[in-house]
Amino acid sequence: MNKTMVMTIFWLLLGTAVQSATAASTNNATGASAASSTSMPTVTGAWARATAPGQMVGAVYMTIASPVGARLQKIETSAAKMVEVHAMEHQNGIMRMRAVPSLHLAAGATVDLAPGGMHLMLMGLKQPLKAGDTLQLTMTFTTDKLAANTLVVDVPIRTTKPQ
Ligand SMILES: [Cu+2]
Repeated sequence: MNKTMVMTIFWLLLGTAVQSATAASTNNATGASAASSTSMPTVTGAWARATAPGQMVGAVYMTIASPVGARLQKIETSAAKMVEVHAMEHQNGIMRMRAVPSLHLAAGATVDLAPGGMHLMLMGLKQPLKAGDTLQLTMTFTTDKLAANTLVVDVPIRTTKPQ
C-alpha cells in the first residue's frame, strides 16, 4: 500500500466521523431525540378531525412504525380528559368502536390509524377542535429494548384527510 492511499483512507475515516458528530448535535438542537432514534417507534402523518361545537369526542389518525417490538402504553393530551385507542369492527352489520387496551407493534411493523379503521379517540374534549389549530399528544411506548419512551407529537387539526 502506498503512502497516498493510506492518506486517502485516513481522510475518508475522518470525514465519516465528522459527519456523525454533526448529525448527533443537530438532533439535540431540534429536540427530535426520541423521533430520530432507530430503536423507537416513530409517528408520521398525524392529523385530527375538526369537531362541531358541543361534540365531546374527537379522532386522531396517524401512521406508527416501530423497528423493535413495542407497546403503546399511554396517550395524554391537554385537549381532552382521556385518549383511547379504538378499533372498528362489524357486529350484526353495524360498525362499532372497541377500545384496545394497549396497541402492540411487532418489530418492523407499521400500523395505519385511518378514517374507517383504527384511530385514537379523544374523550371529553375541553373545547372544539378547530381546523388550522394544532393539538399535542404525549405518547408513551414501552419497547423490547428500552423500558419506556415518550414521544411528543404535534397534530394538525383539519376538516379532511391530508392527500
Ligand atoms: Cu372511537
